[in-house]
Amino acid sequence: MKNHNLFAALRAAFPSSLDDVAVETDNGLSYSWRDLERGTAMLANLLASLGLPAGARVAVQVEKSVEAMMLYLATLRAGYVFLPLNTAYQSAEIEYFIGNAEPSVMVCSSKNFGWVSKIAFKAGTRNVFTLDDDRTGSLLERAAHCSDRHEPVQRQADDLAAILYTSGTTGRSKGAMLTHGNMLSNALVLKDYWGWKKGDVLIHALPIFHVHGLFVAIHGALINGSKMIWLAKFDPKLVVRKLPEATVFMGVPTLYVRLLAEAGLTREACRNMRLFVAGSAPLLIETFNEWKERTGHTILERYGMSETVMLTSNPYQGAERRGGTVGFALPGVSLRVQGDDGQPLPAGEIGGIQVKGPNVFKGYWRMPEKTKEEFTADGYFKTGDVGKIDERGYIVIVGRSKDLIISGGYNVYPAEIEGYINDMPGVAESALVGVPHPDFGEVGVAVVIAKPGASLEGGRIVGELKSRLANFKIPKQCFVVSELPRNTMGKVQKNLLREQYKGLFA
Ligand code: MCA
Ligand code: AMP
Repeated sequence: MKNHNLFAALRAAFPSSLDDVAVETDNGLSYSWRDLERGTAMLANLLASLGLPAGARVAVQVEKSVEAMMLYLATLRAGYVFLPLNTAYQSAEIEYFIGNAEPSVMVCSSKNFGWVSKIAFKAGTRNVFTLDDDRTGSLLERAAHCSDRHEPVQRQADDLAAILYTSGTTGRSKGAMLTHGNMLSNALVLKDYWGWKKGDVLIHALPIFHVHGLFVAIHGALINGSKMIWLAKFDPKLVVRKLPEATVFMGVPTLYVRLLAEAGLTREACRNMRLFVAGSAPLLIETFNEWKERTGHTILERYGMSETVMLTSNPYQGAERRGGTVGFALPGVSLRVQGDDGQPLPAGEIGGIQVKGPNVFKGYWRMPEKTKEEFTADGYFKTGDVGKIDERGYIVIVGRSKDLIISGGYNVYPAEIEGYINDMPGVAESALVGVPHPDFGEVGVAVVIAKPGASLEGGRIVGELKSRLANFKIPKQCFVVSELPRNTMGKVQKNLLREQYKGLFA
């Protein structure tokens, strides 16, 4: 019987010369393909030794390291479900994810072990390990005693491989369930579509707890047997220094904006580069044009979601890469734009983007009703993005029907932040809106109304949020006002607030 385990497919693409370098890190370490093979086998054997139930979740909140990537691969290899968590999440956020996903294993940084293990044990998680970015921690200590041989566990294409938490219109996060088949189909399509070839070297500078860094970048390199230059953190100067050794780079728009501020970013530095990919947030046409002028390279913009991995891409070859568009639906993906009446719209008209394909997720974890709501009767997933197909067939995203702010490539759900602000003493109501920002693309600004007789201060509200939420979710400014603009139905008109505050960071 064919094994559809994603790890098995990635492993099959390793070069035959296993002693070649697979990953080179920014602190001078070098990992061979054999190291990846052995390291993931030992970690998979450790997971297998824990007697976990079928479909067990392995939740991970650790700093970026090659070992953390190996833990992801080992979870696939052992047939369990990987649940990556942003390192910026604080206790209230982690408590929700652990309570909701009920992982059997939690892996955290040793500096967080005290509070994370408390939350995990309380939620019934039996196994809590530590993993630090200097190759220490109880996870590796335990794995060191395990065999370095392991046969990838038999999986069907429809079996769960990962759960990625993402929010929606309601403040609470939903776990998007991605299968081995979702991710393998997408990785194979991108390998072909982006022309991956022998000798490619990827600069990996993204975090590894979201789709972009964990799946698009890592799967892309591994399924092509390509070396990665591994940066623990995005550092524009270091990226520029490494460019001559690389052929492929992937980033959110903020990374491109910051790289453009480097004098060392020149055509000469990019002489060996083949492909620059951008996504996760809209790439400004100014950035697209400036990049072309400075480097001679045309950024390839693509579009995806946690629920779908990659959906569309500008062409690698054979046609123009058009700035301001996200290209065409990838092979195997059906994409349509629908009007409010549920009918498909002709080219040029703006409506809701809906998609179908082997990459589209299985549903939201333990939320069958929510899952049903997000799909049409004929099986299309409603992305919540608003767009059109232009006269040449390129897809253009013009906005979102979901109330979402994308800041530096991270999603911020206003409903969640408003919920925290509204619970503060003296607050009657609040609204969080996204406004343009030169570095992060968009940032949140909070507008708050006090209860009669209460006195509030924006700075204190921000301070209070900082102690409870991931840093990228914190509004960059908070205004206390006497009223919020409303329509005749009494609904807050966020468009007017966006207009009012749009020049704040100009
Ligand atoms: C950091 N800060 C931010 C953000 N990041 N504020 C708003 N938005 C952000 N994204 C703030 C912190 O709160 C802090 O503020 C200050 O900046 C410094 O924090 P630090 O962590 O040092 O920031 P940094 O290292 O400069 O990080 C910026 C970054 C990072 C490198 C752009 O945000 C990043 O790696 N973004 C990539 C996200 C990503 O991978 N997205 C892919 C999602 P203070 O000093 O006031 O505390 S996958 C996806 O969306 C889909 C599926 C797709 O299509 O790919
Ligand atoms: P996430 O929930 O983190 O998976 O974020 C997915 C959302 O990011 C999509 O629904 C889009 O709104 C947005 N997104 C991803 N890529 C692009 C892009 N190239 N241009 C505009 N928005 C994008």
